[in-house]
Amino acid sequence: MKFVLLLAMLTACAAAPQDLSGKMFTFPQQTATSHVRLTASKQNFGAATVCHRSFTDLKRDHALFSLSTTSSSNDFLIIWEEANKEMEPHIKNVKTEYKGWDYKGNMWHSICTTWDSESGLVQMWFDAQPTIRKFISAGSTIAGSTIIILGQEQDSHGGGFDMKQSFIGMMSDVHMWDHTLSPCEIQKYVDGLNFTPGNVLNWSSLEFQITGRVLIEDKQKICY
Ligand SMILES: [Ca+2]
Repeated sequence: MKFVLLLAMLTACAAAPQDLSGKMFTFPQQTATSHVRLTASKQNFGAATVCHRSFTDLKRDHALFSLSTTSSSNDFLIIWEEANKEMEPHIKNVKTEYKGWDYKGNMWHSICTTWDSESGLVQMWFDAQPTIRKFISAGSTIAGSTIIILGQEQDSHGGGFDMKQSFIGMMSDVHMWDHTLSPCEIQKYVDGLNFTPGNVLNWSSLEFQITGRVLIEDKQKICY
């Protein structure tokens, strides 16, 4: 009962931005419904960087960040594909693959993805290590009404969830910028140092709405 009340309260206090510094979202069970919808402060992107930290023990596909527009459900999607052991960025509905990741379970991983529409190049940074820069999609921006979702993967604008692609675990420090970050800025993000927070999504001033069983908890520190 207490828990239901807490969920109701969390769902209710959606609109005002919250400072989630030191906090994390906990996704404690597999569902096709539970998720967090984030409100972006901008809608049109000629370039983007998305950074987040996640902690899971999943041994199947799972989405880490799902941004859809009315024209495409995979306008900026980061998803782990278990069969081929690869991290896949999808941008403007085009995907590419990064293999060879030491994507260990039960520990925090910092993942940043940069893309710009001029060169069309995407690059990922996994625990501060860069991947190669690959061509993915050039010439057109991410435009129109965006829906950004954590915990589920959108097959349609704001829906089409599949529990076999849902995220179980913890997620924190989600930021999005409307430009590509330099390697030094990404390093500062990874180290938790003083970096310029996202101007599209800012974890320390985040507007979001929780649906279902997702909790806001203090980020646990390992005690030595
Ligand atoms: Ca899907």
